[in-house]
Amino acid sequence: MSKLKNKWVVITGASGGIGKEIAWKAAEKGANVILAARSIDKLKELENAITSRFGVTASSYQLDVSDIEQVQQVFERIFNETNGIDVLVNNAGFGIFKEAHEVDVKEAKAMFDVNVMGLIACTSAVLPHMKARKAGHIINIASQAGKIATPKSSVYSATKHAVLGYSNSLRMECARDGIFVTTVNPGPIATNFFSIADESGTYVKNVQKFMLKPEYVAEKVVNSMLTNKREINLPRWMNAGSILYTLFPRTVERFGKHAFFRK
Ligand code: NJP
Repeated sequence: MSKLKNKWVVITGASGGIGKEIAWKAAEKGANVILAARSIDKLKELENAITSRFGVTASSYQLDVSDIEQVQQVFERIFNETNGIDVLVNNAGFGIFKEAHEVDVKEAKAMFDVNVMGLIACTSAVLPHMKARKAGHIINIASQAGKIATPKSSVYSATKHAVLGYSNSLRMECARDGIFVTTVNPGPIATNFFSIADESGTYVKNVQKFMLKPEYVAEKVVNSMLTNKREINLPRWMNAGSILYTLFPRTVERFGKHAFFRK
């Protein structure tokens, strides 16, 4: 029987992209899914499709994760609906690929508010309950950009470095209570992410052949649920690049210069 049968899985940013695929695949394995995002109509549509296809419970919550009070209220409602959250997938996020001097400080703050503070707020909402139950799994969608920072993504990279720093500490703290913390570091994935991140379309054109399918990333994430997986790094060759960067940063920056600027 699937580990996820009758478990409660909350996914932020479930209205599209990998969040939507994660919700679908978790429900396919028997999980009850709580869908959260700002676009309530898209969530309702997914909720209906999931309940009629898999017969599990699915619910939708309109949530802007950058609104910390709203996060607290919505998670209270989620706790009232469920008998405890088993898995939280902090997936909501966005990026704007611009050089540092082109980024408006308000855009930078918005990225931090969603990618970092939103993720921390959702995590803080579930932690006391998971600690009391001595069980649970927090999955944080970070990025290869959290491991290796490249031009035109200074702020986005900084947010994902922050996610990894937060998660690495959290993992050690949570281990005492039997709570798992997994970080997911994908390379480019074919989702709507790039309609905001890459308005010019140049980056998408350059990396088209390396793009991961959202279904593939979601499958890896769902397979890791309720297992003590530290990190998911995709694709492997890109992860090899970030390991090399950790070991030889100056050399990678020197030889990778032209490739990195092709964004
Ligand atoms: O992007 P997209 P992905 N509050 O745009 C939601 C990371 N990642 O699936 O609120 C709540 O299709 C938004 O919903 P809505 C990336 O950083 C991606 O690719 O209705 N939700 C939508 O459901 C992010 O953390 C790539 O507009 C908010 C979802 O987030 C995660 O993967 C590579 C929100 C975004 O769906 C999912 O991105 C990588 C808010 N304030 C990491 N703002 C990649 N695609 O290449 C947005 O390494 N959402």
